Amino acid sequence: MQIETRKTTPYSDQKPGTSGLRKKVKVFLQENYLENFVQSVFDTLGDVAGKTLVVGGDGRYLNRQAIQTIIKMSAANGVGRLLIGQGGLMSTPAASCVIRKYKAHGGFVLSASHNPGGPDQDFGIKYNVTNGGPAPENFTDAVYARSRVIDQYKIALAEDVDIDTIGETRLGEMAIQIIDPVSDYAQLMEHLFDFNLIESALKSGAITLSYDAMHAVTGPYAIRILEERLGAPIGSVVNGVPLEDFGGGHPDPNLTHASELANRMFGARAPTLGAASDGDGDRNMIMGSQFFVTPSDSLAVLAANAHLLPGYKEGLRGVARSMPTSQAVDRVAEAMGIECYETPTGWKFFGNLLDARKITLCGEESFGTSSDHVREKDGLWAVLFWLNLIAVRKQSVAEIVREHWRRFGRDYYSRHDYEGMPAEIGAAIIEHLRAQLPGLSGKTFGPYSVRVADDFCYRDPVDGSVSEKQGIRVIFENGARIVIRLSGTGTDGATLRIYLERYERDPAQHGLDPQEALKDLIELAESLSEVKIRTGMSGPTVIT
Ligand code: VG1
Ligand code: CO
Repeated sequence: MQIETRKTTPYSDQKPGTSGLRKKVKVFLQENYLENFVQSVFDTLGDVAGKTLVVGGDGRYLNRQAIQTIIKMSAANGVGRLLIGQGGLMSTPAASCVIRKYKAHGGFVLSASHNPGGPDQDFGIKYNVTNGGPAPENFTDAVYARSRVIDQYKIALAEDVDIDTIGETRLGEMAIQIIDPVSDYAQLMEHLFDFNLIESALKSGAITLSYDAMHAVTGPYAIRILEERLGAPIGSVVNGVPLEDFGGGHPDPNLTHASELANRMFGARAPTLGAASDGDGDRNMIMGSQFFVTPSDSLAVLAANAHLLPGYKEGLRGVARSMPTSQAVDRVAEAMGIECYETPTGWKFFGNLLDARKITLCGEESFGTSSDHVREKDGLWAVLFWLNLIAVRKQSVAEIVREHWRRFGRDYYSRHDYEGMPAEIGAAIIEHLRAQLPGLSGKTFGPYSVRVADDFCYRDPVDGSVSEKQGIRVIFENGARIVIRLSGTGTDGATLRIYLERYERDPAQHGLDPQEALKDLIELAESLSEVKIRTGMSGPTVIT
């Protein structure tokens, strides 16, 4: 095998965001753009001689091409073995599972997650470390620093490798193993949940299901697990064939982008459970018949009920949520006498807590929940959790959630996204908010008195690392909150996210529309941020 060392010039914009490097496909197609980033990862990793790496992606446009580049660069950089999902496919949680199971050194996950795909859309790449989780900030910072000075990369001169046939081949010294992307993951799920119980509920029709894979990576996983293994009728999985452009859709499981599922669940003869996942399979939306479960509530319900499921019958060690996620899970943790940690947005911050066995479950308001079984959020896991829970409790989704509210109270919650504003305006809004922080403490707005106003700073309780400026928080005396931050995953200008939350103990008040219940806070957030005046936008582009 001939190895070539090629000269390159650095790009200045390869800073990984909330979850890896995400850019327009056009950006990735610039000369050596992908190569520079991949080599920067190898240079940061140091010696990978003889080590195993996992490679897989969500199947979007550029996935297969990027994998060929990674194969040739891995061989040139001395990697011992690659485990690659057949067809280049592997969901993000499955990649995490495979890294852990085969004790790989790490892996490349090719995905821009919930962002659209295709020649004019987005692509992404991230590196996951030995625990199966996203690389922590000190690693991604080092990769970024390297990418700014990189002047050469190494690549094997070789033909493209067949990634569609299961089995083992070699490229020079490196072994290449094409694996079934589903089976290891499916086995893990079988350990965590009561598959027999779910199977009999699905086969008898006691539970009906509609799962929308949104033409993204979870199609093959859902068909294999839900239909073939658990016996859900054929057709329970819709949009189950992964497409490079996700069928032109936006593979983001929320009421706006998964409207096909939402309409079915709010329609006549809706199934017991409705669910959808995103491009790379780490997100989940959960719905019941005529009912939408807010992700923050889903996390709280899972925490309160985990002990009913085989994989969690010992109970939970602790839980964690990202800072903007509602405090619903905090109330469960308090009642159970376990710790609840609050981390910055992004799954990488849960890794240390999971590895140190401080937590068992964690989640984010952005349709992400998971547990210590992997080090990524896990969409299909959440769906199986809910299926198992419904089968055990023999209640509808709505009944389970309403009962939860009666016990713990309801945290009305909503996120308003203002997408695609010019980056300077986004930055100016945050600066303007920061400037107001010192004056906000103690101020009163109608029924809301400010208890704390700050820019969230996280000190990791395991390794002591500090992450500053993780979002503006305005916390009121009654526990209500407004959180405002800029997205770190978008590829078009800036996206401002406004998170709103208010607690309601009184069960007689649990039936309100969240937008109505949060009206005062929505207005206050808009006036503090001046988002409408500064952008000229008349309202949010997406409400979840
Ligand atoms: C968003 C979500 C965050 C999530 C991240 C990656 O980040 O808010 O909670 O971890 O996406 O999810 P941001 O910086 O745009 O708010 V995924 O499924 O895109 O890997
Ligand atoms: Co995702």
